[in-house]
Amino acid sequence: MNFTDTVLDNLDIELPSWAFGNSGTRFKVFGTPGTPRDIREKIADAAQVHRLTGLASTVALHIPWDRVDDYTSLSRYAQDLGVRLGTVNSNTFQDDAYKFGSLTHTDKTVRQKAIDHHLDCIEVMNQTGSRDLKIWLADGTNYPGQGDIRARQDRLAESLAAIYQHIGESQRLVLEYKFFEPAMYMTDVPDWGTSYVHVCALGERAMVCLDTGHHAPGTNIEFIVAQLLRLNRLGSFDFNSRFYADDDLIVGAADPFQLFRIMFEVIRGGALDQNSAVALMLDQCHNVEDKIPGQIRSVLNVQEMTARALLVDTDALRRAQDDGDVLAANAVLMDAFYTDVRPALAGWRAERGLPEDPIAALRDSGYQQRINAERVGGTQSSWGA
Ligand code: PSV
Ligand code: MN
Repeated sequence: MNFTDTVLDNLDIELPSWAFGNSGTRFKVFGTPGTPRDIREKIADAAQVHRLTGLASTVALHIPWDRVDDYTSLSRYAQDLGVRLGTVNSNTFQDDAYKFGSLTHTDKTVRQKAIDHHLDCIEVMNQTGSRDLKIWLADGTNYPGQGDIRARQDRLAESLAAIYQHIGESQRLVLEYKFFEPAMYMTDVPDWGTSYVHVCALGERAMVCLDTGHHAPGTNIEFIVAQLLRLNRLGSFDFNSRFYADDDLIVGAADPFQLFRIMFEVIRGGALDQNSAVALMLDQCHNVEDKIPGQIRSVLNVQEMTARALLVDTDALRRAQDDGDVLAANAVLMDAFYTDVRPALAGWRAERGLPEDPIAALRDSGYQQRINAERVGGTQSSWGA
């Protein structure tokens, strides 16, 4: 097995700044030694992941959690550590004003506040050189009758258009969907179809963001991937995995086979080709496991399932499909899925001057002990700060 294939070299997975802060559930957020106190420390940790894996050259920001006075200097800081600033995530879910919605709110002043927040995010992007503004909305209702479903869609369309007007020529707006939570009866962007309808109405630089954790159990996510790629509207992924709800666990941990099937469609649809504009991002939290190795494990999982998907004998697959040979076609996929690519990927890393075992290399580097000793005092970053 030889992965000199350039497709594997094109794999680059954006890390979310918030994965390095403390997180938890509504029951408890556990603090851990060495947790970053600010965005610079988060970027430093993300840079370790890239240094050891060669797989994660960009870091996504969340505004206002990662707000700084000088974004040009933040970009330079990131570059000095070997990474770049990526997607800017907006936040309209933590302000009292948004209790009944943000871009969909009945009150024009609240909608304008939410629009203005996105214009601030675009200004951050102008300074960091980021391409993507990612919008995930907590908007929705808890009870039938609470809101006018259709009027909310109309207001959403109008608000998104006001934001899109300010998206620059080399920038994009990506609209994420989620079928529930925090709203329980109805969310305003619940599915890929709704996101697709809105982004198509906006223009060519508006795309859909697919978060793997945002579907009902049993949803065929690879079908959505294939369809959105076919329609040229898949802007980005938020990778994570789930057992029950929006668990935000390590991608590929709950269901590696699902990740394999998704990566097969990603490759099939050209999203890992040289100049592909599809962004692969993690959207995860590490509640009980160590965060830096958790991120390393995540990008390695994506790489492993990508490598397995690249092993699919596509000629044999097509022949079996054309012949109506159901079991042979299925066997072609399963042969690839059951292949252990880990030794070959260790070789891939060695050829590139990377450690064969990135998690062991992190442990041996003493980085965690150093930040545990250095990062004393201040307030640890947490979900929401
Ligand atoms: C909330 O569900 C969420 O996880 C969305 O997936 C966003 O991408 C993320 O938070 C960051 O705002
Ligand atoms: Mn997400």
